[in-house]
Amino acid sequence: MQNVRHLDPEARNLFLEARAACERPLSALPEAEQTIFLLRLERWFQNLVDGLRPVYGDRPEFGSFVSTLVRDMAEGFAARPDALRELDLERDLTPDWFQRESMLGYVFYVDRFAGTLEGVEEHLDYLTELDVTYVHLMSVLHARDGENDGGYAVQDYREVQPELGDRDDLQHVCTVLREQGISVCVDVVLNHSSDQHEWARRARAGETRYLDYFHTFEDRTAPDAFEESLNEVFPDLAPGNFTFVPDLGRWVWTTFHPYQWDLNWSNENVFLEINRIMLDLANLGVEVFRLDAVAFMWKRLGSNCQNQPEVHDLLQALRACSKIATPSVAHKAEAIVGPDDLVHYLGTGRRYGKVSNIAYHNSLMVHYWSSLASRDVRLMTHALREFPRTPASIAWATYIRCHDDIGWAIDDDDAAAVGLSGDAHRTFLTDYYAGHFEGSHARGAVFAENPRTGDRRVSGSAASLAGLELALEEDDDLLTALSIERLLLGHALMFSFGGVPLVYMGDELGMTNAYEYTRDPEIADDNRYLHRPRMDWARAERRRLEETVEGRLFRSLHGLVRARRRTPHLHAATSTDVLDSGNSRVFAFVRPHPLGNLVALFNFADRPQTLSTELLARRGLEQPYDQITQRYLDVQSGQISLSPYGRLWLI
Ligand code: OTU
Repeated sequence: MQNVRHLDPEARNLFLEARAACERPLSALPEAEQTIFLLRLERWFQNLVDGLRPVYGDRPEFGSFVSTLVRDMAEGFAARPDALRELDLERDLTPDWFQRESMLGYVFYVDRFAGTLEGVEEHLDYLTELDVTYVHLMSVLHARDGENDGGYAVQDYREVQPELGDRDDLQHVCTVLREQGISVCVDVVLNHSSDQHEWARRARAGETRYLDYFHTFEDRTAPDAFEESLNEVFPDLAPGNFTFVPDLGRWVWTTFHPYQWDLNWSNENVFLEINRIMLDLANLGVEVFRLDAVAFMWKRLGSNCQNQPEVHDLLQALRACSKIATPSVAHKAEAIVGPDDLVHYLGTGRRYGKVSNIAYHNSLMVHYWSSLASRDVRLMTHALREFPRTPASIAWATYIRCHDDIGWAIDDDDAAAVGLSGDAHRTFLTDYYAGHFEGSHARGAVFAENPRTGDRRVSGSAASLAGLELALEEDDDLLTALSIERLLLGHALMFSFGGVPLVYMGDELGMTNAYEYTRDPEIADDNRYLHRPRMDWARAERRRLEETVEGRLFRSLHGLVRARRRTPHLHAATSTDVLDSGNSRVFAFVRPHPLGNLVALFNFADRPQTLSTELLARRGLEQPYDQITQRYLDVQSGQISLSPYGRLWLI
């Protein structure tokens, strides 16, 4: 019945073996459902094997590992609720669902937004008011007690954080949101579990099976050798990459905090476990997995142990697993790395388009803040023009702020190409956003200062970094207006660049830094909590009042959402080609679409700017029409003008 001729000979044999292994789990299903599963298995099997083979292929038991994996998928598929199976079919038909111009993401900590999962349902009207189609619920899975890195130290991937509710609540919220056209995204932390996870406990109890789930060392020899080429993610909060665990009498690889134990992905049992966890979460109704800290998943002596090819193979294999068993699920890679490393997470070469569906566009975010500080877009233009091409089937996650700090991932060569020193510019950016630079309106804080490398990152809410905190404090109307425009500039940029725009909770209202975290000893030393506020619902109410900051931001932001929805050129499959606008303060790109070109312009200066209409005429825009304001531009004079921080989406 199945055409397996497109599989290579080894894959063909593995397929026949694996297919036999899923007979039993599938047997309870109607024949049509069995057929669907087997067709998907056949369709994605080569991708699966191509991902697994470079990592595990030389093991004698490789065949039985693949069969076990496929059997697990068949079991997951058999347990899948009908409504989700229907969604799977729908997305087989519309594989571009996450690329559409109607997509809008909203990102929040469940406790900080709504107290509990049930609370999220109570605030559903807020989400629908903004036309949100995707929510990233943070810190949902059961994290360790005490310090837990904001939930990124998971104790049990199958349980919900008790204060938020339970599995039924998660399933319920996923169902309710799905029925409103909102997809739920949840983190699956792939690089590490917490030291309180059952695997870590059993390792400490002496079970060698579980010791092998982690990277452990009897003495410092190997750790010292690795350290020579490793970086430190939290040089001040958690220096070094290894932690001595007395109960084990061994050193454990801990890239992040000492209580976050890196998983050993060279052990295929880790792969099997994570696949089962993903099946379980998908069957509760999670539609997008944010795969956390993926860059670090594979270790290689002599390297910085980031972005190793095995990571891309593993991600391709996990991606294939979802395509086979739970195909409505999309994978979003969280790799906060430079452009040349980043593109591999979307798939290059033999993995083209096969690794993840979505990846964070860290560079776009960094260059937005960089251009804003320097009022000069030349570096941004150069860097984003040089950006490697990406497959048409993927989407960027575009954002100006998230729950993490901002690391100045500015490439030295890019900086040099526009006459800047990378080091000097990064120093300037930290000083500027920490508010130490003469004339800066920003109110951020230095995060993760590394005296050894000189590296410094920045914390702070979008509003405070954009000057709004200072403006409100000084009751300065002009600065308030400019800060609002800066925030809208950023949102207009990320809403049009190509992908799923992610609005970070509070930014739609201009919520400024939350200083109260310093009173909680468990988090007081981590200033990322500056930009992890609690939702202020009284403040949110003020969005209904026209002249308030909240009203101005919320209304304009929603205007951008609607403009995006009526602009088919913004579908993520359409390429984004960065242009030299001829004005060093105006960032420009074109999105060539069968309906005609869309040219987007962004003024990064606090003064009006003009451009020649030539730029538009050359792209067929003789009578440019702005999709945001829904007006024709006046081009009589041969010039287009942009207001301070003005933005235009011209068709
Ligand atoms: C991610 O962060 C999370 O978003 C952080 O909140 C966690 O602390 C961390 O993983 C550990 O789970 O690993 O691949 O600038 O961007 O820590 C990138 C640093 C990560 C963060 C980095 C990031």
